[in-house]
Amino acid sequence: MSAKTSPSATNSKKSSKQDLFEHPDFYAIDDLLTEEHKLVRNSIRDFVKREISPFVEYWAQHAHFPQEIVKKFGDIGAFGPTIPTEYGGGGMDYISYGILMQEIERGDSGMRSTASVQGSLVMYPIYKFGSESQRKKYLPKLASGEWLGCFGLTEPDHGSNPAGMVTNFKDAGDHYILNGAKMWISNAPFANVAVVWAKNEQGRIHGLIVERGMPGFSAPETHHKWSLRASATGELVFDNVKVPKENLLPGKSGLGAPLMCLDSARYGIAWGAIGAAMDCYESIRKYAAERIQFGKPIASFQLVQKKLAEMLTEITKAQLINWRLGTLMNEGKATTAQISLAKRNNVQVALAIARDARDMHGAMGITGEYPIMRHMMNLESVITYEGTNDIHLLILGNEITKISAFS
Ligand code: TGC
Ligand code: FAD
Repeated sequence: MSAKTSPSATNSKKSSKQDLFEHPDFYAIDDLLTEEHKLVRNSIRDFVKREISPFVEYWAQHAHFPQEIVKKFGDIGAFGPTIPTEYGGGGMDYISYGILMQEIERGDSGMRSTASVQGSLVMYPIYKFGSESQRKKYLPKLASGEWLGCFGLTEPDHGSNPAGMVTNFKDAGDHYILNGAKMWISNAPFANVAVVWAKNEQGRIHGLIVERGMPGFSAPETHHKWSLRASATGELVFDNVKVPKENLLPGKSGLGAPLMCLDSARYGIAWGAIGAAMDCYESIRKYAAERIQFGKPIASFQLVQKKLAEMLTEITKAQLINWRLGTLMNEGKATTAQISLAKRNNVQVALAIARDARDMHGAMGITGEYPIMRHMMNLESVITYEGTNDIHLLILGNEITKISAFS
């Protein structure tokens, strides 16, 4: 069979059948997915279309966190997809996890934040570093969405450098006394449980499970954000909080413990950000075909075509990174630096696409008629949290040179 007639050669008919432009998949990554992956993708895509997209503009405009979404996420299996089923998790692989994050973030980055914090930053450390009784007590409730969790690492004076944290706990016999404050904590104002990173008297970092209602613990909301407005962000304040000794995560201490959680969450963000980029791309592709200026659709102008072509190129490259990284995650071979490359590249690309799509929608791009400005403002947080763009650059620099820029 010649290259021209081979089914593996270019096939434009197949591309159009695949609904290429609705869900850009230019390199047919779909063909690499299993039936289970496709099932996950289709059910979460329907869920987002039904439960998030029709309402999220209102939530964001009104800075409203829809608490009812937590139970709905639990019902659809969005929390802890890689956690074993015996603890209520999904028992799925990392590609399924990535697909979930991608599809939720097509709806909204703040909604993805809710899901990825719960799964990667709350359930994951309890599963990975928790005792069997901690796993049994917390994981099923978190998986089902009965409880919401948050992850407290960042402090007012220690963001990129969490090793400098001052939040601390002291041994007081049958319990610990926790003091300090965390800032910029997703889910905090509504969380039933917080995984908090604090130093013991020897200066060693440990994870503690702190529950809403413990005397001295409060979680005030952070207001007036221009970004992630449908996600609740807050502080965690600890004023001589009595934490039972059984709430210490026994399995791992040191900064490596929270950084391991971040590996998992950053991987999810790499997929999620491309979901937001895909939504921006789909919106501007349609708008450019319909918007007439100078008697022609703006899609006919070369500058517009260049931008569309570049968007599709960057989305495709990022999708390939995600797929390959997902297979490495499944094999337990992905490194922190590989995850940093994906998080940094994909969020940067998504933000650039959102900014271009905003411009190409003209004045309409600043309104809530289109999802663009919301995605763009959301991505301004995504490029900062879970390690800023430059922190990931320096993690890569360290990998290349074996010289840390941080010490
Ligand atoms: P460094 O000296 O490199 O490492 C300290 C110790 O940790 C070990 N380690 C790891 N262990 C396991 N997994 C990893 N990925 C690890 N990375 C490092 C390392 O071996 C070392 O162990 P030991 O035994 O020698 O002590 O640490 P450093 O202080 O130089 O810092 C490195 C740096 C700057 C890269 C790190 O601090 C960093 O990543 N900073 C960024 C902070 C960050 O990402 N914060 C995120 C907060 S959570 C959040 O934003 C949630 S938003 C969620 C949402 O809403 O979706
Ligand atoms: P800084 O560390 O002060 O950085 C400021 C600037 O300096 C950045 O541009 C940074 O790249 C640069 N910089 C810092 N150090 C270096 C260096 N060594 N070399 C070069 N440049 C450097 N944290 C949590 O623990 N849990 C959460 O759930 C959570 N959710 C968040 C939700 C939102 C909406 C936001 C915005 C943040 C959230 N964060 C959370 C905090 C987030 O992880 C931090 O904002 C982030 O790690 C950066 O810290 P910082 O804001 O203190 O910035």
